[in-house]
Formats: sequence, structure tokens, C-alpha cells
Amino acid sequence: MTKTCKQLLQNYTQVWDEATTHPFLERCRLGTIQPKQFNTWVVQDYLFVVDFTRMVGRVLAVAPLDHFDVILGGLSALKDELNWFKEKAVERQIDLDTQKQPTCTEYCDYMYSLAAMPYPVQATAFWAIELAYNQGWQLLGVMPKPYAEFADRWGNVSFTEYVKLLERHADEVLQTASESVQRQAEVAFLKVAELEKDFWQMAFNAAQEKEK
Ligand code: HMH
Repeated sequence: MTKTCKQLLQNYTQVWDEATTHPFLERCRLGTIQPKQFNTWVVQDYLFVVDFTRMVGRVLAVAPLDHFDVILGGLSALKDELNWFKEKAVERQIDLDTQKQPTCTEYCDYMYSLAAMPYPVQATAFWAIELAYNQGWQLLGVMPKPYAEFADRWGNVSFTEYVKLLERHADEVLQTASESVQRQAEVAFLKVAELEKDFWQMAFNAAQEKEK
């Protein structure tokens, strides 16, 4: 039975690799991502972050008091992040008042459904969602402008530290969780990995037809 986040990463290396090293990110690193692909990602990720912020609010509501510091820090960072997305949208002249694509909707619905799960499952999913971007934006190496700024948002040292604290939260509560809850946490990890991969693919698919 899986009892730690580290074990999840070790048991599912392939799945996690696919969630964090997508061709979308590779094209960003090469500077060959098409503006339409990147802008699709910006808009859809903004919409994702709106719902992710709501999810973190719900996680806070059921978290033990000694997890408040880290989660409140996360919410404060999300406040900045939502405003930052709005600035990026102005710079890129894109409209954030857009409909969610089905993949984004599926991910947001999944985050909503987590509220019905025990806290250790929520803590594991929360960690996995943040780790996916923390690793995704730095695993392939240094990104050129204008993508460097995006890579730095999730790849920077303090974000990495924050993700480690989320891992510690999840590990702490997984230790004493029942086998059934541990199993649910494992399923949540795998679901996040799948949705992350699909999310990159959704943005990648926005390419001009011949480039797909
Ligand atoms: C799809 N996953 C997605 N977007 C994000 N902004 C994050 C995770 C944050 O970690």
C-alpha cells in the first residue's frame, strides 16, 4: 500500500513523466510553440486557476490547524497569480472571458469532486497538482523569452519549497490513513497525472492543422 508521496512517484514514473514532459513544454523550450497554442494554454490555465483557488479554499476548510500556515501562503500566492494572469492576457491581447474547453472542464469538475474525499486524499491531490507544474516548467531545462517568466512562476526556489511542504502535509496524514483512504489517494494521484497530460495536449492541439 502506498504510504508516501515519494512512493507514488517511484511506482508510477512513466505516468508522471508523461504528465510533466509534454511536447508542449518542449516546444516552449525550443521557442517553437505557436502563439495560438500558448495563448490557448494561458486562457485555459487562468480558468483552471480560478477553480483551483476554490479547491484550495475547500482544502483549507478541512485541514488541521497546523497546516493553515502553508495553505494560507498558497492562497496568497494564488491571489497574485490570478492578477498576473490578467496582466499577461492584456500583454498578449487575449480575452480571458472565454469558455472552458472540455478538458479544462473535466479537470475543474474533478477538483470540485475532491471535496467529498477524506482530507488525506485532498492533500495528496493538492500536492500532485502543484508538483506537476513545479516539475513540468523546469524539467526540460531553461526556457527562452517570453516563456522564461512562466517557467519561473512555477519553477522558482520558493515554489519548490512550498511543494515540499505540501508533500510533508500529505505524507503526515497518509501515514495514519486507512488502507482504503491510501488507495483513494493513489487513485487521485493517477487522475491528476492523466488530467495534466490531457491539459497540455489540449493546448498543443490548438496548433494550425498541419502542425499537429
Ligand atoms: C493545469 N495544473 C494546471 N495548471 C496549474 N496552474 C497548476 C497545475 C498549478 O500548479
